[in-house]
Amino acid sequence: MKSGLALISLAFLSLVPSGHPQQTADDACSVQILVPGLKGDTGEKGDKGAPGRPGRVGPTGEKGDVGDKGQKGTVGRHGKIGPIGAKGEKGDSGDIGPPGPSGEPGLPCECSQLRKAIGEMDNQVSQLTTELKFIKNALPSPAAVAGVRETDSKIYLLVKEERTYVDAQLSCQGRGGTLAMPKDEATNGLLAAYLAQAGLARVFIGINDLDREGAFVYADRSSMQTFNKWRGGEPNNAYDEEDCVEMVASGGWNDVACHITMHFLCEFDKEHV
Ligand code: GN1
Ligand code: CA
Ligand code: CA
Repeated sequence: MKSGLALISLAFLSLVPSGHPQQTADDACSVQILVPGLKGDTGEKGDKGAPGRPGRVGPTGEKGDVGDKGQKGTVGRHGKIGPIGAKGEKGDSGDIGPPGPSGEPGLPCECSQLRKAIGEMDNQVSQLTTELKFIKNALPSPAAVAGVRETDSKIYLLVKEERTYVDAQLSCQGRGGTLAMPKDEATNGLLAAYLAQAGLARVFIGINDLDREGAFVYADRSSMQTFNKWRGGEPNNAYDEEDCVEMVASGGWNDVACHITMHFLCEFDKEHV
């Protein structure tokens, strides 16, 4: 530091302006020696320096002891809605509710006329009920029959199935009836028209002389009365084997062999269908 000061003094000398009169050529060659002054008084305490740089990271410390249990946290957020649960059991029935308000008053009516109409409808209902009951019991299938005919007390059914006399009778009995037993002209005419309408030439009816040759009886074993409809020359017991009876389309009767097969007419008592 001291040598630095000396150098500064030399430079200072060379720069002194030449206009000063007391300086001579000798002055230019003289060397002024500058010496340090006396140590000054202790200066005032400086300001606090800036914070130093952070030190190096120290080594990892030992694992500390387990701390005390923390305080209970606050209630968490609401969780997501869970899946739909299984259907519960049916609950008990509720109590019976109170009765409703009364309805509007009805219109005045002609009661006698209404009673009469109701009576007629009752009759029709019971008649239809009887017929329906019969149809349900008697008809095997709509294709097997050609409708029915009826009188006041009987229902007749033409069965379009080929059967021997005995099988035909069994079939009618299985339906709740018997082979048809025409016992008067009106009934015989009704059955003849039935056959003709169905386009049939002959059908078994419920008359036979199976028990005693020549003694014709109805299928229910009731005896023949005055009425009969034998064709001319019948019954002739042809070939000595004709013990059963057919009705032909004209309504006439003829005795035939019982083992041949043909369609047949059943009869049903309206009281028993
Ligand atoms: C028939 O066709 P024939 O003659 O063999 C009938 C008889 C009648 C007769 C009347 C099975 O006999 O019952 O009495 O015609 N036999 C059959 O002529 O129909
Ligand atoms: Ca006979
Ligand atoms: Ca005959």
